[in-house]
Formats: sequence, C-alpha cells, structure tokens
Amino acid sequence: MALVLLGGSVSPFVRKVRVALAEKGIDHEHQQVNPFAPPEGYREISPLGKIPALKDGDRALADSSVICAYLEKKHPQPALYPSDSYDYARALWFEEFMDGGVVPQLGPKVFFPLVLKPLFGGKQEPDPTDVEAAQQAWQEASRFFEYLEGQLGDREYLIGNQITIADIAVASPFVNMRHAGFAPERKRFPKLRAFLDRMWSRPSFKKVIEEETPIFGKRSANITD
Ligand SMILES: N[C@@H](CCC(=O)N[C@@H](CS)C(=O)NCC(=O)O)C(=O)O
Repeated sequence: MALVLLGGSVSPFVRKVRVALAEKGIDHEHQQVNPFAPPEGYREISPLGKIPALKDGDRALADSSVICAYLEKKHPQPALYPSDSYDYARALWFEEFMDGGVVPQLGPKVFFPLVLKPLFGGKQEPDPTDVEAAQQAWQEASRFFEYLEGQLGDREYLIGNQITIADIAVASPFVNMRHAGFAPERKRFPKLRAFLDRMWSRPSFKKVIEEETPIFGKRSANITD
C-alpha cells in the first residue's frame, strides 16, 4: 500500500517531506489537511495536531523530521543523510535551526499576515501595518541569514557534496518567504541566495513551487534583486 502524506502543501514542513519523497522517488498519495480544521481523528495520527503526518498502512507518524528519518531507513537510496557521524548530526541541526528558529520568527510575522490572512479574508492586499511589521521581522532575521551564508561558504550544498535533508529543510521555508515577496538580498547574502536558486530549480522543488505560486505566490513578483 502506498504511503499517505497528510498536510496542506503550503506548510514548509509538508513541502520538506514532499521534496524528500520526490528526491527519493517514493510513490505516495498526498491528502491536504488544514491543521486548524483537521478531519475527525487527526489527533490520533498527529497527537500535537500539526502537519505533516504520514500513514504507512496501519502505522502513523507525525513531524517532518521524524517522517524524513523514517523514509531514509525505509528507502535508503538515494541517501539524504550524510554517513559521517558529525555531518549526520549537523544535518539534523539544520532541520532544528529552521524548525526552532527561522520558521517561528518569520512564519507568523511574514508568511501568515502577508499571504494567508488576505487570502482567507478575501482581500487583494495585506494590511499596510502587517507589511511594515513583516519588513521589521525580516530585518531582524538577518542574523539567521548571516549564519547560513557563513555555513555555506563556497560549497554547493550545506554539508558534503550532495543534497541532504539539511538543504531541503533550509530551502523549504524560504519558499514561503518568496510567496510573501521576500528573499535574502542578493548583494548582502550572495551565497545563500544562489543556494536557494539552485535548490528551487531542482525538479523536486520546481514542481511544488509551480503548483503553489498561482495560489499563494502572487507577491513573489515583488522580488526584484
Ligand atoms: N516540528 C514540526 C512542525 C510542524 C508545524 O509547526 N506545522 C504547522 C504548519 S506549518 C502546524 O501544523 N501548525 C498547527 C498548530 O500548531 O496547531 C515538523 O517538523 O513537522
């Protein structure tokens, strides 16, 4: 039986799993679930009520990092986790860096008010006060971008010389920022921005971005640099 991924496509954590599934070429179904209006019984699958969750027959798992780790064990090739112990732990760290730092800082202050709030409220444009607060939050997030810029150095990938879960975990939430009309400034963060361009042009990311942009990404046209 095929795996079933549960969760709305626009979640950075659902996207992370979708990209991992695509990179590994794993056959699956995808069911859209809104965590704020979940189907009955959803908490039995995801006790924290969050998306994503994964069903594998009568087994269920929640949390993108847990799900990706499971996928790696079940489908080891192509590997998305480094084999070296330290590199492996660093890959897990980048997942946590985004999950525990960048997304909590930018999701509620940039993506939600600029994209979801107007969409659900039937408005063409976000409130000007929300735009101002988003710009402020974006500036405050510079410290995160500086860190990523330094971690990338001149490498193509964050760790080693092939794509890992770290690259997917970092690039996915920046898709939400792109939908909101924000991207790390090319002049100030050239390595991070080039990295995101490379990641987003992979077939795995390209497919999901092309699906989402007509619905959520109208503000991405505002990105000029
Ligand atoms: N650590 C979790 C984070 C998941 C998460 O925060 N998902 C959000 C959507 S982007 C959610 O379901 N929020 C609903 C809630 O917190 O009740 C993961 O990696 O899956």
